Amino acid sequence: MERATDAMRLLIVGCRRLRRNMLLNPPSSVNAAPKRTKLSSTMASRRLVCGSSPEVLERVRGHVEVREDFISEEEERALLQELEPGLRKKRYEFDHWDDAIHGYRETERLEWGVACRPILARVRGAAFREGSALLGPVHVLDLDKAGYIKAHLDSVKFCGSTIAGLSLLSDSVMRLVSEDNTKDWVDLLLPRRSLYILRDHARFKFTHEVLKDQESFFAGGRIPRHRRISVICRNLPLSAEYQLMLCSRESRLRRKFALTSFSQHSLSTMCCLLKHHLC
Ligand SMILES: O=C(O)CCC(=O)C(=O)O
Repeated sequence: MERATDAMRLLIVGCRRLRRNMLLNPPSSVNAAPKRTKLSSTMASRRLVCGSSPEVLERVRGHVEVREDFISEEEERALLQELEPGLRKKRYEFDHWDDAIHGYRETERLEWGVACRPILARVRGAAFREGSALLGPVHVLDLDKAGYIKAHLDSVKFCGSTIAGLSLLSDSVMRLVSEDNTKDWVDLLLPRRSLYILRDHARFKFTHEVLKDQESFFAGGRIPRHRRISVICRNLPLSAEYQLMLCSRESRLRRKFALTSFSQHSLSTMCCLLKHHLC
């Protein structure tokens, strides 16, 4: 399970739709370190969310969340201890001009050691309703200090409504930009060891990106971006189409992939479904 499978890659690529026009011609308010004039948020005790206007903050209320110190230093160490050996065997990828991510290596992990299992359970408990259909494998994304995630929009077709990510090793800034009006932006400060949750509108109506070190500012303050590892849990898409397909194919898939529970089904199964039945 150390190697990110082709299936995971397929899913991840499927989940990302780069906003090409934005990348080619970014709005000045987004590209340069923006003037942080209208800042407010009551979403957390320390200000971890700021935006271009009170209205845009209102639009994402309930759809974005950052929980500072979600894990302890000891828990961060346990996660790193489990992830580092596998990650170290991979090289950072820098040269895919079309990729949504620059300077990264990644893996997926279905089975976790005893020290990490309760952490993942807590993440899932915080982000997803009980009984939600979750993607079994957890996605682990290791961004080099020079790496960054470009603005992209998650696809409703391939991605569930919610993504929950732990940030290890470094603080960072995640920027959301409205699809309707690129002047509307929301920045999330993701402190090391925090958990962020993006839901619904924040995923599908706003692009999101993780800023490169040189552009990493929050509310006018510099946030140095070091190497950052994110540990990301997702739920499954529940479109009507998907549900329909799920009902009709479940028993065959159970047999084919020897699955015990659909909510535990492997990523490759899901990719297989997406590839053959939805695309
Ligand atoms: O590394 C992260 O926390 C963000 C990942 C991301 O943008 C995505 O999976 O769509």
